[in-house]
Amino acid sequence: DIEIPESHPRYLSLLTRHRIEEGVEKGITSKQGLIAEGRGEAFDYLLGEETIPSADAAARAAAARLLLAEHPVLSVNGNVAALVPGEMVELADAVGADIEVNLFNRTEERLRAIADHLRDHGASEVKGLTADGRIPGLDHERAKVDADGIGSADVVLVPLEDGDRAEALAAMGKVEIVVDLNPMSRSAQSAAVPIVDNIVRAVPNVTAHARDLSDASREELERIVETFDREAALREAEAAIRGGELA
Ligand code: PTJ
Repeated sequence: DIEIPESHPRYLSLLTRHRIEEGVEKGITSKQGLIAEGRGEAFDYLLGEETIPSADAAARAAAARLLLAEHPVLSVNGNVAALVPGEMVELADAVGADIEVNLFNRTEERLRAIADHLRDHGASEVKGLTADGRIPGLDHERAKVDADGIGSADVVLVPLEDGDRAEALAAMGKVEIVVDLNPMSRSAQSAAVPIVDNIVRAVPNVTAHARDLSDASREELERIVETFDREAALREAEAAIRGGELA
């Protein structure tokens, strides 16, 4: 194990890298996950490695959507499991959501390893292993979901999702909350609520908003959902990354 001094200027980035590396060693994260992490880091560097105001507004809208949902589901892949396993369990508890493992490169082995890892971090039930439901319009392996999980969810949180699946889920009429550091990715573009932030900051932030809103009325939650402007959030994130002035 490595020791990273908290005073190091790139502490969070080094810690995140280390967790992804460990994820690959444990059979949780795919090798492609390393590439995805590198891409994410580059965007995060340009964002100033902080939660920008529009991402915080998106996190609050996400919390409101999850609290209003009949059947919210949080999707977990190999990168999410390595980076924020306990934080995903906390969010699921805070909003009453199911957790489902859903993989881009699906193998039974990795599904099991991730489900075990989430249970080690306090999850009581982990979906995704039954795979008796399908997302229309995707090839066989990538279409697999649990019928009583993502299959019947009305609101899904899909962090670091690939574009095809994000679009197919949106086409099914599901309200999609995406966490992706790239505001130009098809996932962010197809989401009802795109959170352009690092998953390590975004998930605890959504949980904090959900706790803050736990006593809010339906009307108040609906007002938060309605006033959130996804186009503006995407525009602001892209402007922050480009370092230019807002048009
Ligand atoms: O475990 P699996 O098989 O489901 O595979 C997961 C990955 C992430 C490897 C797979 O979905 C994939 O290849 O994704 P992409 O197409 O590389 O997209 C990942 C997106 O997430 C990119 O837009 C990255 O910028 C972004 N990203 C990477 N790391 C983070 C991130 N966004 C938020 N927080 C991060 N830490």
